Amino acid sequence: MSKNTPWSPEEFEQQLRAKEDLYHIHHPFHILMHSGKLNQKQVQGWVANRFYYQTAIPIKDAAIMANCPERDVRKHWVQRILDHDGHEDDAGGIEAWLQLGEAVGLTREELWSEEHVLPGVRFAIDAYVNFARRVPWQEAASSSLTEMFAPKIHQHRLDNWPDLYPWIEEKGYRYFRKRLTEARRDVEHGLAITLDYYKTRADQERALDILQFKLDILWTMLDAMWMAYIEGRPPYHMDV
Ligand code: AHQ
Repeated sequence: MSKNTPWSPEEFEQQLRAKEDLYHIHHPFHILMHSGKLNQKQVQGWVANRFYYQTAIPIKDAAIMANCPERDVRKHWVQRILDHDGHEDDAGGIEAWLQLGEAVGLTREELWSEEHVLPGVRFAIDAYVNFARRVPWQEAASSSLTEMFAPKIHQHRLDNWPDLYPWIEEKGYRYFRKRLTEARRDVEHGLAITLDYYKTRADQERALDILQFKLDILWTMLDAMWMAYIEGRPPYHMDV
């Protein structure tokens, strides 16, 4: 096969999934977290910073929908917004994350205030939203495929945290349980769009670059948290 021959859908998916080695589950911050080595302040810092990510997701998904002329795609993609913002009897993922905040000893007001959000975390997340606003909707859809690797990280938390962090209230786990099924459903849709959209080998390589960009966003968020909460070196103007 020459370097210009497009990959088959199976090979293309394999190339995408091969980036799992670069997923933020392997970041030193998550390794400390999954081995029970974080104290309450460090867990709180992660929850408060990740809340900014959670509130950005529906805005990112609305940007994708605003750029997407295809009704059949929008009628599925809209579910992602409902899953986070809530609808009918589902209070939504943002509410579940607020309960995670309370479960680790933060207040809802603290989370909404964004007072704990580190500049590096904000910049990485804002880069994700702005990327989704300006690129073709199919490329923005592809960037969500880091969630191919997310069920494992949610399961890790559900399996390990109750023993590692017995001080976290049970209600804090609702979010991770919720995402186990939602992430798998979202990946199925995002992968179908991706495997269909990128036709030439160069296009497919671009899809890998887009996935790498999103992996970099997730990694960079944790780099900022490492400096602030593990090294104890928050940005000069912030107390943590
Ligand atoms: O809770 C997460 C979530 O709702 C989403 C949406 C998706 C996207 O559209 O980019 N990505 C994502 C992720 C969530 N949780 C992260 C985690 O580590 O808990 C993983 C993250 C992702 O893999 O992109």
